[in-house]
Amino acid sequence: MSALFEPFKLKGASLRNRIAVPPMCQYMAVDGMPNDWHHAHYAQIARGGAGLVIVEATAVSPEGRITPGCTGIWNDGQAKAFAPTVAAIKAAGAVPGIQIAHAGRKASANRPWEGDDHIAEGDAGGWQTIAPSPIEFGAHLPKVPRAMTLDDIARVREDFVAAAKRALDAGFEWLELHFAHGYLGQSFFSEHSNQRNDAYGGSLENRSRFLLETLAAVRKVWPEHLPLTARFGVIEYDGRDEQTLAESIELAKGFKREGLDMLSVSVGFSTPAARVPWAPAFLAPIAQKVRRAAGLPVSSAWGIGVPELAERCVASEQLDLVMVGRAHLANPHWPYFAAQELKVERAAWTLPAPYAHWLERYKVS
Ligand code: FNR
Ligand code: 536
Repeated sequence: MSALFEPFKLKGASLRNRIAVPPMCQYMAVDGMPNDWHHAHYAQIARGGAGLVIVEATAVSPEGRITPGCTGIWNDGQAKAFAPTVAAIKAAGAVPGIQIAHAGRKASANRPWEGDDHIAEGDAGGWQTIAPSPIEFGAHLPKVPRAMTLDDIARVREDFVAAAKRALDAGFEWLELHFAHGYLGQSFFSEHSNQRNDAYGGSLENRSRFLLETLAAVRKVWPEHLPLTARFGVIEYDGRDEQTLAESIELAKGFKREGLDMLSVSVGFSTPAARVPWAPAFLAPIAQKVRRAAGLPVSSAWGIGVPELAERCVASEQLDLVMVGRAHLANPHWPYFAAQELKVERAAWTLPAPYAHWLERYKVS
């Protein structure tokens, strides 16, 4: 039997297997509006057989977008435009999720294939970035952000709450808070970006405050029976990993107390000086540490695109869910081919009948 193809239940969400498509920005929106590209992309990927499809980092406010091409959910028109995509994901048998996000000091950037750097000062397409402290990320992202006032902090927290309500209205059944990758949430936690000397900076408790308050506020409006998860970088690979990981585990325990259902374990990406030890599934043992220490179900990504490896991550109880990102871009039917490779009986069951019937009968491979 395959562990990867065991169903998974979290609160009221029932996943047909342990494969999740992680959020992946498409940079194809205009004014935050999802369009035909997003619809076709998510419908196709959901038909591939994953249990969960999480829609890309979607900004809670215009200034929270990474690039001008990022999707947003700061108005009702955007929420409405997501509804058919949500329905298509469900019709394909996957649980529809969305990641809501604020890019903080990494906002106002060009699309990856148009430079990946900050939009030049004075260019009308760019905007003022905000962050806990006026400290730039550096390297390709040199803009110095404006330090957030307490009013800014309260406003962004409420932007997350409003976004969560709209995500629910659009029909999403799984909500992820983007607190990773050096964006706003992560930047409150990391001393690389947070040098505040008020209640939101300094001690571990203070650096955790924005994340925990935002989670608590969102939990109040996101139904108890639907999963609420967060993506967070538990490690920076900046030479202080033991301390960062210990602090991250404390944060994860706090997340659990505030009602988080699962943690998506990732890398902090808070400094360009990081030396990430890229290797297949390199983060899975770290995710397992967090899973055991915090008592939270975990998912993780990064280089788990080989079926045998994905199977091992679940079978060895490192991960509850395996996120398969780029491999899904290369092959939207990745779960079907993974099932074949793992010799899962009736592999075609991972596909909806109009595909499964024919593939099963003629055994294409
Ligand atoms: C990403 N990633 C990402 N992560 C996230 O939390 N929110 C996002 O919107 C995005 N956007 C995004 C776009 C693209 C094009 C890529 C390739 C990646 C990271 C992604 O979710 C995943 O963690 C990585 O791709 C690593 O997993 P794989 O690709 O090795 O399976
Ligand atoms: C992965 N990415 C994450 C994104 C957008 C693009 C790339 C996100 O979380 N919205 C990544 C982040 C940092 C460094 C390398 C790769």
